[in-house]
Amino acid sequence: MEQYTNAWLAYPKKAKGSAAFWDRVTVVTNATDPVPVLATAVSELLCYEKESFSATLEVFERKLAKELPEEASLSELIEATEQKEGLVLLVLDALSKKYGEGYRIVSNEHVLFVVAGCGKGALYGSFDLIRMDATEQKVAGLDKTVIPDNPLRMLNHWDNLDGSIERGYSGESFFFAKDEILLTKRTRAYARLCASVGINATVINNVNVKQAATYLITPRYLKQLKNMAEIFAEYGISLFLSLNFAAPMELSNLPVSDPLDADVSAWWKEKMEEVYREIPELGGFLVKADSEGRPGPHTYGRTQAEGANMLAEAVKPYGGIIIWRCFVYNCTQDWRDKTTDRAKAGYAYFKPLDGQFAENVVLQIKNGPMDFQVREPVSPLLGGLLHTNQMLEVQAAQEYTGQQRHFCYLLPMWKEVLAFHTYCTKEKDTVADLISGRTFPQKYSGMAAVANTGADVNWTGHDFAQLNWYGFGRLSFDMSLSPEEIAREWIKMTVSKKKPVVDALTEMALSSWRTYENYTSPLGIGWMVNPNHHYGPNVDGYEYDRWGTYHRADCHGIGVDRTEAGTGYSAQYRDENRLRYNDRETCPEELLLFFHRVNYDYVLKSGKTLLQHIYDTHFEGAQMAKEYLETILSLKEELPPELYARILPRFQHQAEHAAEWRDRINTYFYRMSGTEDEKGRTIY
Ligand code: GCW
Repeated sequence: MEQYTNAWLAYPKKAKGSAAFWDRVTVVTNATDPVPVLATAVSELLCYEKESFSATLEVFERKLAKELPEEASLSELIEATEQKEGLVLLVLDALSKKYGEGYRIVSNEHVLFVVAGCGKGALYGSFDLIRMDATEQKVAGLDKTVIPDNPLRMLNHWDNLDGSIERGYSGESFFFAKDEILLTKRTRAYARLCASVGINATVINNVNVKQAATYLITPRYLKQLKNMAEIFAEYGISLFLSLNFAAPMELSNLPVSDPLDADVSAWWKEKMEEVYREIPELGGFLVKADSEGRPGPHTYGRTQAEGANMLAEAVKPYGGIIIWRCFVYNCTQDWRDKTTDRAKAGYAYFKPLDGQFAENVVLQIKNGPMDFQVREPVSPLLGGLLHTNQMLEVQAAQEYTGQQRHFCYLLPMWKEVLAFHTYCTKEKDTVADLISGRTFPQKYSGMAAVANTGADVNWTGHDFAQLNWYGFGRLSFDMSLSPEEIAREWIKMTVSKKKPVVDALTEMALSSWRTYENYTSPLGIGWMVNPNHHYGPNVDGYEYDRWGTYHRADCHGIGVDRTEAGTGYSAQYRDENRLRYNDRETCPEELLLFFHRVNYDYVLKSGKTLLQHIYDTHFEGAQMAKEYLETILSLKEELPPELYARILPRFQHQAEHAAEWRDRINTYFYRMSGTEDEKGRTIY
């Protein structure tokens, strides 16, 4: 618990003789009161200077000597601040409209300005500067402005108060243990790591709010939460909590939690007054309602909007928001019933409510219609809703993508999701446009990731899984970044700056998602995992269960007909996508089995039959996993020894486990179809 690395913020000493980065920093404002977060920006610069160069940065404070135009040139900045040397953090209220939480970095050989409209902007600019220097980019002669694409850049932790983490693969929680809140050095270390990549909000407890977690909004926990909120606030991070919709019944003796019941809404108003009196900086609440056994408005015949709006009204006086999840579906299906399609549920519940949500409600939508499988189409709610605040939910925790024992860099997947054209408007119709408020203005919007952290020394179980945390922050801040740029940055900051190492690991990272897909479930069909813990191959693991996750393989073929001739799911998309998905010739091949039922001898664009494709990809995927292990072994001398010792067993396991996946899947289809592999490889 107390042992942890600083991950990408561990600054190795720079070689003796390196020119000190800067020897002075001048903070220039026109504010009379201290600017929130600005002191953190300064302390981060000091820390970098000290750890990298063993030097102490001198800090000066000044008021602006002269008015400045918004688009000041470097010489105007120099003149107005009377600074021609060193580092200058210039934070002016008047610029807050222009920069929001963003910043401008402008420099010559002698002076470098971080210009911002608030302390958060100065902090993000400072971290950018540190990142540039740490990754050996030139910082002189720059003029760049970076404004975050998404207003909300949020982590969702599924941590329970007993210290366990639902779908956690990195040890216990560092927020909770034995029903108590933990405030340790690690709390701050976590906040720093988040802030360094632009994350500005975090939900610390699991969306499945039960037992002690229901009491987080009672005096038993408020003081400690307040302390935590203050630490987070220093780093520009808003604390959020997950709520139990049935709290009025569990925490008091109200007989119902019906959102339209006057006593219930009065209870929530009073409760929120109590909570916000103690923690005014609380950002708001995340709610999983009517999902997988959690209580919600449906119990009382009320809509999701009625449920969300009732809570929204209670937090409104304090500027709070309600983030309402769209993961609502029937989890007690009969596998024989082919008309009910779980993929249709989210859209079916929420699309009719578009426009009915209060302005401080944001709907949080999982990237796909099912549940974080290695490959899914983009949820049709994205592009379906045009009058509702919305954010995208992705899962950094690798529940279905190798549980942080396999290396699977998810940025290429997320980037594809963001680039998806929904055709909801003529232009600005991608998921990235929608969730950033470019398609239509939204009061709140952005991205959330289910976090992959825990109390392990390296935070994420697999050191390389840090990339998904780091990358989520970077991408949600700047959606134009490529997965490659992000991987290179993280590798240079965390592992090695040597080009051959960076190249080899970047290549591995970029291929890792496809590799994982290749040796697991084919062409978008998903699942095929062991029930409950979701690890390891089990083709029929969920086939006859109640969760609505069927592949429907038989001796002729596999796949689910979700076209308009089948379950009708494809009709939830706008025409361009609907038509593309309906026709198996135009359906993107990687989603073929999600949308179509196909015989094993169906010929794919590659000229291979479906069956041969399954065999080949599984042999290729397992082979790649073996090659990853060889690469890691070959880099032994180049990698930090502790990191090497931690990752080696994981790559060994991945290579073995990928072979098991290959064999289990191939054998299943070989037995089912009775057709030999054209290449005569061993299939059991
Ligand atoms: O995929 C499922 C997970 C559950 C999770 C749920 C959700 C927190 O298996 O563990 O519950 O998704 O997203 O709510």
